[in-house]
Amino acid sequence: MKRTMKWSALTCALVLGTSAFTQTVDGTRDAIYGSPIVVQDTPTGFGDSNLGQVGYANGSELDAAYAYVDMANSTLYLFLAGNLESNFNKLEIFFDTVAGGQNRLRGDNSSVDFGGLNRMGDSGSGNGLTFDSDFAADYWIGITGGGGPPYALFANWAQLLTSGGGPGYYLGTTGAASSGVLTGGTNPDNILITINNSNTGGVTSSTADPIAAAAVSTGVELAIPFSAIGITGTPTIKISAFINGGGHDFVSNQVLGGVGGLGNLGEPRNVNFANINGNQYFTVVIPEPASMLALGTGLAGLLALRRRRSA
Ligand SMILES: [Ca+2]
Ligand SMILES: [Ca+2]
Ligand SMILES: [Ca+2]
Repeated sequence: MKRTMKWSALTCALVLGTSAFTQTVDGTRDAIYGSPIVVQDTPTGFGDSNLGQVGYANGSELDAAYAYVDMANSTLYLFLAGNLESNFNKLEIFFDTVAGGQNRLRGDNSSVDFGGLNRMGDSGSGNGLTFDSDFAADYWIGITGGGGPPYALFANWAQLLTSGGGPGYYLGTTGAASSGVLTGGTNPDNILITINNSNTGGVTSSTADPIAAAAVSTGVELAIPFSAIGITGTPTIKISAFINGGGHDFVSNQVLGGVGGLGNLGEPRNVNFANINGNQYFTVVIPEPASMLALGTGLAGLLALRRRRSA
């Protein structure tokens, strides 16, 4: 009996300690994300949404990027504050997580998303979207939404091998401000994705106030198990994210890192981030591991309980 009570206290302390530091995938930024990794520096050339709805938005912007690495659960949580217009504009997210990959997008990657990934790649003439020189993409997640009502989000995934021909999947669909569970597709690693499109602040069509951009608390939220993006051991994770046209065919000026006030970039195959000042990617810093913070809280709670029990 006494042993049972002891274990109950232990379990309780650990659960309390963990829950205080666990975010909820719902499209709203959680405190655990902390400060933004990068903040938008460019007014949006893709419309400034003023609808204020969790699903539908009439503009696209990427205000800031946040991430948190849960080493204990081998999961990358990524939060991109802003809006994705519900006209099936695309949010393209490229991950550089392992050696090799594609600095310039090839044209023979997976035909996933109706050929949308390859629409950005080499058409055969040696073009293809090119990243900064120290970024070679290994994985891609593409997100889009609209239709209905109700609004629906759709997501795709692909692996970009150095020599092309990697796998790709339609991950599935979900609603706005959902738990991120995707249905109807192939999602072996159980990536979670959802959106809350209600932001009406952040950058505008003519201004990019960093304080306003960093204040945006809604957007696209993902929970990505390490296995889905090739991470083993202690990861170094670089991410390039940008808004693209509905056919993956017209790159906006909403890129993270920002493009320094440029207009929309246009034809993806001619985009070369190496020719744009600064990094058009951001690096996820492994923080004080949140799991250690949670463990610390759990242990503190346990010690408090022990003190109370021995008092
Ligand atoms: Ca959240
Ligand atoms: Ca790589
Ligand atoms: Ca650059």
